[in-house]
Amino acid sequence: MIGVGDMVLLEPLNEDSFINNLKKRFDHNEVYTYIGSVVISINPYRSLPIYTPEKVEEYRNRNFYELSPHIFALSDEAYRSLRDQDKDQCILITGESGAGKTEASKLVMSYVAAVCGKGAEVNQVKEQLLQSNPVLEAFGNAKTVRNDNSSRFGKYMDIEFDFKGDPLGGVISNYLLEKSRVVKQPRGERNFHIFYQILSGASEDFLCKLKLEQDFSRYNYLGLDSAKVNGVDDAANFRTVRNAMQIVGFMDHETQSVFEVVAAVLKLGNIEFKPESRVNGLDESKIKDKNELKEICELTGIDQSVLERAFSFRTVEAKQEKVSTTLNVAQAQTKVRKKVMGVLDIYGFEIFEDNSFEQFIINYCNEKLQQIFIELTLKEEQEEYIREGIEWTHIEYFNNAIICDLIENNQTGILAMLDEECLRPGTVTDDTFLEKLNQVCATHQHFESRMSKCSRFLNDTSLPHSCFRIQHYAGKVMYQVEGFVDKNNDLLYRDLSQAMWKANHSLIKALFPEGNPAKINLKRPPTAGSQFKASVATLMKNLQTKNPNYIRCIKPNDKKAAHIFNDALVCHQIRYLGLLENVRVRRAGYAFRQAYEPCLERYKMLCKQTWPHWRGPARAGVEVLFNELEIPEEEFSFGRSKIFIRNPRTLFKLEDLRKQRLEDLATLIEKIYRGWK
Ligand code: AOV
Ligand code: MG
Repeated sequence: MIGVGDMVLLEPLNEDSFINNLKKRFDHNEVYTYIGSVVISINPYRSLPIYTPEKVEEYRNRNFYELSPHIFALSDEAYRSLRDQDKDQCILITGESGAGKTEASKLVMSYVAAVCGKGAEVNQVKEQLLQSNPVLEAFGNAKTVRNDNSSRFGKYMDIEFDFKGDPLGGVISNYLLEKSRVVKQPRGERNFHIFYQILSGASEDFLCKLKLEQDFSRYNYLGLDSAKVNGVDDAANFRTVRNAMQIVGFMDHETQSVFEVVAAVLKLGNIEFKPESRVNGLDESKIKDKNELKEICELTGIDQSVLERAFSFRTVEAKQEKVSTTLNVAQAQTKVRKKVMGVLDIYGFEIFEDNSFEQFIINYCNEKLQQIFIELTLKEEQEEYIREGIEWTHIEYFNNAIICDLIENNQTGILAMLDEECLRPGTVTDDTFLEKLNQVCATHQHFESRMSKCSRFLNDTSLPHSCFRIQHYAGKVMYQVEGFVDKNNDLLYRDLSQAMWKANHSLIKALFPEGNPAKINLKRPPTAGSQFKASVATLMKNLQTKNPNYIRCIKPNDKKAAHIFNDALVCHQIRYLGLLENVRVRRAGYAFRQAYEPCLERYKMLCKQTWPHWRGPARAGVEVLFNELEIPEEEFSFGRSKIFIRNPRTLFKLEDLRKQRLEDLATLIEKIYRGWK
């Protein structure tokens, strides 16, 4: 073992020793390290030979601490407790942009796919689950300055299993796609991968059908200075995506429709307008070059005059709905409860030069995930010891609930005020929104603005008047208010949605149900912010009903480079992730706990006095049992309703004894049965 595999065993424990241990292991290609059952993962930025089928076999059905730390060990543990103990699981993957969350989520999925179920039908389900990744990434990931394959949407996937642990299918929920990227990308960044893939990878014939040209420079939407990404083969990826779409279950004509929409979006970016004065003195915008418009209409079956009219009044970007896709809810839809493993892979915390509404939402989402980690790992753990009357020294940690409150409080939160501003009659601008923030949040410890009544920041020239700053758990971020109101409103003008709905193109029609004149809804749709807040709240509730497994991803350097371990950068991350506190809580604590009844039920066969029946209180039974098995006293503690076991090895010993006993019993029964015959 290089260094210490589980930080719980690190001596002495302090920030330096923690980082040195990570570094030593990283230098020897050991990118995974435990804190108890939590996996720390450091992005190696190069492919390591540690994900082979042989490795899968090595980790399969082995106890968590038997082998060197690995993401496969966590995956195996989660899958087995789902299958054998019927406990729904969730895999929570956190870390900043580029830390390796998406790769980790795919590794978990591929491990689970490799070890669960067999047979043609099951294999098809597995393929569909795995192939959903390239499809979603093509449409939802893009190159940013932080990550060449950055997720621009949040993704939660419930993988469903039957009672045997065979996969049935998956349900994917997506959270707020950064759709503004379609029309504009920051310097050095790209649009969504699919646009480049299609131009590089589609055959000439196909491009011709889509009325596209191969040359990126023909399209305004394709950020020119960074159109090629090192080490990325857009053409090959296009073939992967098409193949994946087929496996996931798109029919050929559906794939065709999707690419027609992609082509139309790309061409929409080329439409330019010129102002034209009308006789009555009103200004109207006219389309400069009608040819592009004509081709868009041919691709999408929209009547040219209808579209032109819709455009002449206002220009808006295309709208994409939040989707929830059922990949394959298998035939086996019985009444039996499904077992579920949820995998959460969101966009990581990010700080850019210019941060807007999108970064605000992304960083809020990360605050919520940190909050759930605190609730379940630091807070809940400590509270349980107190409830159970177990001796305990409290460990201090920073609770970011206060930042979540700054953002989401129903009355005084930033999102609530943004909504209020968006719904208020009269002139609403980003500046009136900022004024409001300045009034309400001025004294909040984590809020900063030049205009706030609080004089603290009046002389802070690094903070422009059009910005506010939030001290997030992971660092300070300055947000430009420009665009907040519009992006939160997220309105698509009715004439446009109606034009889309009238398209002779079933996909486009389906994308704009609100354009159906028979279903005109005069009620204002919920704002983007409030929708996001509500869906994140539902997600958090859902996660709390499952057994959490944590992967905490760390980015070793800012250069996207292999072999570089930047101490300061890593230090910053382990601080805000609260990893040292995590070790301290874990060390002072017990690795395993179980209520007395199920514990006695499971192990009573190991002791003559408790087998087959124990006629006293369950707690006394467990005492007798542990006594007879000679488990050292310092290894366990009796709580009010549960037994606490300090070291996982003690638990493994119990499990091994139980397995042995069951095998002995089986042999015995077989002998008796033979004798009978
Ligand atoms: P992220 O999901 O955490 O960022 P990714 O999972 O996309 O980060 O990782 C970024 C890049 O790092 C990948 O494209 C790989 O090149 C490399 N990488 C990550 N993990 C591994 C690994 N285990 N082995 C080899 N290379 C790896 V973001 O979506 O931007 O927050 O929002
Ligand atoms: Mg990602």
